[in-house]
Formats: sequence, C-alpha cells, structure tokens
Amino acid sequence: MKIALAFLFSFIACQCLAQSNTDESKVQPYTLPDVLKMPDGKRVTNSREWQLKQRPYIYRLFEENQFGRFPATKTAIRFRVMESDRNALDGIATRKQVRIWLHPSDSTVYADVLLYIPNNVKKPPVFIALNFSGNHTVSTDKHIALSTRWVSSRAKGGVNNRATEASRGADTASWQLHTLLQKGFALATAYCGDWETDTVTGYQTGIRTTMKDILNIQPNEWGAMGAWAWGLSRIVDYLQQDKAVDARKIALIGHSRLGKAALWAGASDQRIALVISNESGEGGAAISRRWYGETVKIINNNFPHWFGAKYRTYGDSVNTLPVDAHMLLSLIAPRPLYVASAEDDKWSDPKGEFLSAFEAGKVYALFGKQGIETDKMPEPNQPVGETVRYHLRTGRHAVTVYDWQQYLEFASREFGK
Ligand code: GTR
Repeated sequence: MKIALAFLFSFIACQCLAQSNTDESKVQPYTLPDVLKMPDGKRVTNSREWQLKQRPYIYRLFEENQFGRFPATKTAIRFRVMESDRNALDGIATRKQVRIWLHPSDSTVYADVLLYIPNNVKKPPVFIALNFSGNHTVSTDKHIALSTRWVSSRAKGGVNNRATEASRGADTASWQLHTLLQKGFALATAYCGDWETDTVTGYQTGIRTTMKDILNIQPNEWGAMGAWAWGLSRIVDYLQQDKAVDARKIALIGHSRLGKAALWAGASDQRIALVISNESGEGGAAISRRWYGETVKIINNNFPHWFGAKYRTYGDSVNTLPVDAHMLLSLIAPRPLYVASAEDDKWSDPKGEFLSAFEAGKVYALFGKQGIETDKMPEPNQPVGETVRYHLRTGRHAVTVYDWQQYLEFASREFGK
C-alpha cells in the first residue's frame, strides 16, 4: 500500500513538473540549499572564505550539475579589424567589425564582433552582449556585414535559414544603441550562432566540435550555454587589448536564453565587471525549486542541447539538485548585478527571479555590499536594491527602453561615471 502510494505521488509529481504552473497558490513549500554552508557543515563567515573555498566549490557544483565543464585550457585568439569607420551613425561613433579566429590553424573557426565606440568619450566603459540573429539586426547601419551563418526560421527577413537585406535592423528596439552611446558607453556584440547555432545538432558545426581538441573537452561534456559563455570570454580577450575602451569596466547583458548564458559567463569570467540578466528565467535567475513557469523538465525536453548531461537527470527530482539560481547569482558577487523580470512574462517566473536576487544578497553582505533590502516583491516599475538590483517591468518578455534606462543608470553609478 505504502509503495503504491509513494508511486502514485511520484507519478503525480512527474506529471506536474512536465507541465507548467502559473498559479502562485500551487507553489509548494521548498527549501533552498544554503549558499553559505560549506561541505564540512560550517558556515562561511567572511569574504576570504567565500572567495578561496566556497565560491570554487559552488562553481564546481554548477559545472557538474547544470552547465557542464567550462574549458580551462587557454587559447591564443587572433583577430583582425575587418572594417572600421570613425564617422559611423552620423559621426557620433566609431564602428569596428572585428573577426576573432579561435583555432590556431583552422581559419574557418571564427566569430565576428561588432563594436560601436562613442566618439566624445575617452576609453568608455563597454557593454558586451550576444545577439539572437546576427550583428546586422542590432542597427539599421547598412555597413554592418550580413551574417552568413544559419539563422532561426523565426528571424525576421530570413530565407531558408539565412539572413537577407530585409533582416537589417530587425532587433533595433532591443538595443537602444543611440541612447547607449549618448550615455557614454561602447557596445560590443556578436551572434551567438558564431559559437554554436541554437539547434539540437548545432554542436556538430560549432565550437564544441571544432575546438574540442584544442580545448580538451568533448562536445557532451558541456552545452550550448557553455559555448556561448565561453564565446563571451573571447570578446573580453579582444577588448582587453583594444585601447579604445576601458576593459576594466565591462558590463555584460543577456536576454532570456542569452541571459542564462550571461550569468554563466559572469560566473566563469571575473574580468566581467557587472552582469545584467534580463528575464533569464529557468536555468538562469529563476529559482528552479518553485514549480512556476518553465521547469527543469520542460527546458531540458525542449532544449536538450543547452545544458550539461546531468541537468537532464533532475527533471523529476529538482529538490535533489545541489544548486539553485540564488547560488548562480551569488557567483557574481561582489560585482554589481541587475536582475529584471516582466510582469506578463510568467514563463520566466518573475517572483522566482526576485527571490533568488534577494537571496544572493547574503553573499554580497560578506563583502559589505547591500543587496535587496526585503523579500517583499516590489510593485511594477519600481526598481529596488543597491549592488544587487531588481525590477519588475510592466509588459511582456522583451528588452525595452525602460529596461535600458535602468541598466544605463545602474552601470553609470557603479562605474562611477
Ligand atoms: C523559451 C525558453 C526560455 C527562454 C526563451 C527565450 O522558449 O523556454 O527558457 O530562454 O525561450 O530565449 O526567448
């Protein structure tokens, strides 16, 4: 009888986790892993213990259980400025299109970075970000090279999974390039598909295959999130030797799936000085243990190529996952972190994103930094917090003018501009 009941309950739990819930009253109580509890049972009491012991321990837990291994092998990238113009966008910025070759001998393995630098600021801070469908979607600037790679069939102007002239500027609303430049920031962006196209078989032609011998890692030891995060680190490599920008002030922003990749990049590469997660949801900023919106099971069913193999085994047993989103956010500490949600974007679980940002404050406190003051969810369009900041915007899943206003203000303050 007992066995039958246990079976019935676990069957019901499995069914639930395969479905999505957007009713807050159905969220069951859960216990988050204690981010400060060390493997020997003692609690971290200061920032030194965190940096030397706990941080590396938690980082490894994420490699083992969620993202897969992040290649530690260093590679010497080569790059060339393929095109530049000091008079771009009616003279307000310098545009550079830089090709980064990743492989020491195979010249077909490269990524293209589009860079805009405001002309009226000396060594500006720089936003870095991956884009969803090619650099040419970021601005209507007709000098941006059209990506020749595979693009999603949902990409505007795409024909047979390739960009066309009609794809130019398809995503300008998400970037607010002019405002960013006017506020004195540079932008460096690359197409996520330059590292790995976002399909189940994308790894076969992406860096997880082409770089496997160089990086000493097999394709199944990591996922697309890892490949994208690793790619962001290569953009940082490039920026570190471009004297036109201040590479000590790199702010990384990622939206949705690229927000998950941004958090993993920020955790993996501490040269990134500030991280912004825009509606990254499940596998990003949202607490997995809450049964709300997308679940571990759903995300791995729909996108089996995104994470490491072990993550796929937790679909029916999320409570046994040794990590949760608040621990991922904690890996950004003490660097400034902004987490944002949108009211209508229930799939990303706004409350779960808020609660993990709140929880991460415990680690920021070790450094004397203030996170979010209370665990009471703020009203829409009322940002809260200091070094960890959060807002719930009204509206849908997107990056909007409102979001950029907050991020630019935050980065200006944190970078002392
Ligand atoms: C959804 C996915 C989310 C989110 C989103 C996006 O289909 O379930 O995790 O990443 O895509 O990237 O827009």
